[in-house]
Amino acid sequence: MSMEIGLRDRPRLKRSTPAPKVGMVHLGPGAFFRAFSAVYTDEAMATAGGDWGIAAVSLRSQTAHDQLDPQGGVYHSVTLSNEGLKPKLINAIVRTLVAPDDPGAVVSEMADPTVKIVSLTITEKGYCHKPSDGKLNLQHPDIIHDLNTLSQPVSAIGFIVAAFAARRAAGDRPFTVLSCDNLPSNGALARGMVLEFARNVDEDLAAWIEAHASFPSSMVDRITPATTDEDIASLSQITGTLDLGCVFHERFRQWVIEDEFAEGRPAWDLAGAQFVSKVDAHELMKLRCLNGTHSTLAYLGYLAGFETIAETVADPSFAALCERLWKDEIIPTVPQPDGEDLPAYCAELMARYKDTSIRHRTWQIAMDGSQKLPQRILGTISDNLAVGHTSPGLFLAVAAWMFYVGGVDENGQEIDVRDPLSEALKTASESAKD
Ligand code: CS2
Repeated sequence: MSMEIGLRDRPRLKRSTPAPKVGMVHLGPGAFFRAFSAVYTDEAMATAGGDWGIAAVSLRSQTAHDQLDPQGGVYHSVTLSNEGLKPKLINAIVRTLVAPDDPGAVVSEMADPTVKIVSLTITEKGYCHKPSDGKLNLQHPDIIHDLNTLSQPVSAIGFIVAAFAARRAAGDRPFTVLSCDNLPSNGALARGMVLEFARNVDEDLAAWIEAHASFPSSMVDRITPATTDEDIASLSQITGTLDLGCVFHERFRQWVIEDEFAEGRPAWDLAGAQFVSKVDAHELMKLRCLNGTHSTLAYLGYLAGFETIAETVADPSFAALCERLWKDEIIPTVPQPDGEDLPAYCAELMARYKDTSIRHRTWQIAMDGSQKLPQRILGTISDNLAVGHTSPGLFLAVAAWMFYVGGVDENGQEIDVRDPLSEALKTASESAKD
């Protein structure tokens, strides 16, 4: 990482208060988790106490561990706005583990009965499901590996099943699995993958999980661009220390959760989370209104030469496209969730997109489109088709995605396409040109 001269000499941020006791394990401690559920958990503990410290597990990369471990797990969550940066120190993460270094230690951590919740931000592809039918992809290399070697898992699903097996063997109760990924019915999806995997390991274990474990769904929302070196440098100017684990995000946040926590939960409601019996309507609203237009703006905006969402919607034709998508194609397919007003929700979205203090790159949002488009865009198109309506704006979004994954922009410049299916998509795009 290239750093401003002198910044590296600043003292590294360090934990100065005792760490809470661990009550949760989190898989996938990237920027979104640190800007979102870790912050809610920190606030819940500050208000209501409780042993809800978090053991954060990276399933692949060393990065989060390298950023947080030398700091004792603490970092700043920084609210961006045109009034400047507002940093808040977050104490909720107690330790960080890197799964490939010692998968057995991660299973033991999750199997410890003091852990009541295992939460997930593993992104769409982390569920190892087939987006086409929602079933577990038994051909996925990680799933094949974990079914053969469950004592040393690599996938989130493998870790969860291995930890459940250990708990059952020890006569302990299962933890609650809380998905915080941008997928419809994310709890039901996690449950489906865990049960299908477990059935391939041991039918009795699967029956035990089915009978005792809970998998609440949740809708999560906070725009969190990837942290840059400039962000780290500006925070350092304010705090005088070097925080390599810091995250930057908008002020807005919304967390809607199904209240099914067999073993208890932090008082997230006191930090503003909404508890409901069914979260589906909120998820549909968020995925279609926010993520659907976000992806549309990401592909079209990138191809038009815009670096960020704010730059894209500053162009009146893109702002108009977005408004038209909401009004004509998206809102008509979304049932209004209790307590929400869809036109007002979308008006607030536009204000969030236009916020120039948030530099959310179109390229970042364009990643993993093959995993994102079904729930963000294709479902809306098919609901419209079912009632005889067309979706020209969303067709344009899909066309932009198809062009983007071809890997070359209109000026002949290569596009750095990041997608688990990038090779297959490129080949498909090339053969379509023949
Ligand atoms: C974005 C989301 O990167 C993306 O695909 O659409 O991460 C978006 O910023 C969040 O869902 C907002 O809550």
